[in-house]
Amino acid sequence: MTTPSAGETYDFVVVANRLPVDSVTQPDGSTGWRMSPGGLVAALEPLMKASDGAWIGWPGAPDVEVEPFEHEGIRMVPIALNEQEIEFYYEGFSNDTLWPLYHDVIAQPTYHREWWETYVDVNRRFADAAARVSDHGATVWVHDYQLQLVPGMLRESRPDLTIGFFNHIPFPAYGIFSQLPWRQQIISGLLGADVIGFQRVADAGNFTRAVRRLFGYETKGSRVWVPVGDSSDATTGDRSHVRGAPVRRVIARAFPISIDATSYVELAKDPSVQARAKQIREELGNPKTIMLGVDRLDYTKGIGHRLKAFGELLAEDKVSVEDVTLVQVASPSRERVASYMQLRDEIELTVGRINGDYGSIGHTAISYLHQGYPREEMVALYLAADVMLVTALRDGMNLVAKEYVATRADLGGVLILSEFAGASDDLRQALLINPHDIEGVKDAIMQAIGMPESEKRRRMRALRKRVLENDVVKWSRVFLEELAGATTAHPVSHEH
Ligand code: GDG
Repeated sequence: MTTPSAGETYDFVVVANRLPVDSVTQPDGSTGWRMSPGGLVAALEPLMKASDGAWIGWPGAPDVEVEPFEHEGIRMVPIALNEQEIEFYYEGFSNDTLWPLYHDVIAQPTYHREWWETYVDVNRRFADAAARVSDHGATVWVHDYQLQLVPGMLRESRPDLTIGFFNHIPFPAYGIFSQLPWRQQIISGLLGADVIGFQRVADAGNFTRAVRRLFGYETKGSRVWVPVGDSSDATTGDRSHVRGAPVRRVIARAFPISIDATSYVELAKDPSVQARAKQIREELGNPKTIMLGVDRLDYTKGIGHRLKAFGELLAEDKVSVEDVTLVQVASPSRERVASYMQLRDEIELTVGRINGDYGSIGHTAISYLHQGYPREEMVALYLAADVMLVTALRDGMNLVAKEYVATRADLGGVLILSEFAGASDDLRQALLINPHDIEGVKDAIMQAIGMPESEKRRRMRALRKRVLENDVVKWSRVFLEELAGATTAHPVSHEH
């Protein structure tokens, strides 16, 4: 670990809520950092290493005040958050206001002015850090709903920068978005970027509609013309910008994210992972069909809907616990947010009821695991699963669906996929379901269980082609190419 010298600047800067490292305490009591692997790191790592790159983010624990450092070839610029900031900015405004609002108010969003004020302060801290470490003319890529004000703040302090933003979660229809008391500030924060990326075409459309409704700016397809130096801004909401005045062009369009497909393909080939998959089957009592759900324990994922469908199939004797078992990994998430505590109680009550009503001494209906697992174990589970259940009520993309498909080089397994997950735009050969239609989910489960091998193979082959041809490296390349193009076309003109 080396320390970059103070005042160093970089020509490619990623800004995300979290740094891609976790703090770890060694057996001797000393502390260090461990890479927390995820799709975003996999996509950006080569770029960060090739260019002179830095990553700005929160280290994940309160009051961690550390100087910028280098870890596995990436320069990390930590942003400290105190307990109250974590509560108001992260758990509050990000995860109890924006998250439910952007997921179509599946849970009731909470609006607190103190949370908003802290969100502004923390976004300012991230923006200031980005302004400080960015070289003249650098490219800055800001990620996700926690940091929507950063592009606007940066545009103001550093107009020389090229700024990209990617929203990992859905962007809601205007009728829902307009609930937000700070809707104008959010839109003008985002419009500070040159390119605003969304998961789905529909999300980008919702965004440009919000721009028109709130500011009256001209939009055409993915292009938005933002008046420069005009008074119609977030604070006044004044729509009276003058035609012919200087404008800046912003691109808002879909860039569906994907996974680091090769690493999943490789893991699935690993003999120890394959042996573990066999062992899982045996430990479950060699049922004819293993169904699998893998989700953060989140109310957007539709876990309750899938349990209901399975419970009814058991009640109606359409399936039996001897033949069919469901493994549900529900990894712990946002455990201090009240709606998540309530969800956990509901899910665990339902699992207990179904297991109590239909299980036998030798066979459990649902193996419920409220734990996080290493990636090898996740891949072994994917390999062991005959049916993968993705029943999200709303989901930006859903990477689990893509991971499952990538691992199934054997062309076995059936993916049941909610049409409300962004992944369904691409993965059309899955069994697509509306998770609210419980009869429809039950039918899809029965169809998956009885599906002829030839049909499974045909569907899986087509699904794998999509995922392997469109991995996360391609995603970041396409985004950054659009961003580079947007700046060359750049910025201010009098015509559009
Ligand atoms: C957000 C958006 C969008 C889960 N449990 C364990 C574990 N996981 C991994 C999965 C997958 C990731 O976490 C979850 O990604 P998803 O895409 O399914 O969902 P979110 O966490 O809600 O992600 C989503 C995504 O951002 C990217 O833009 O697709 O729509 O909501 O990779 O495998 N991994 C390990 N142990 C676990 O227990 N190792």
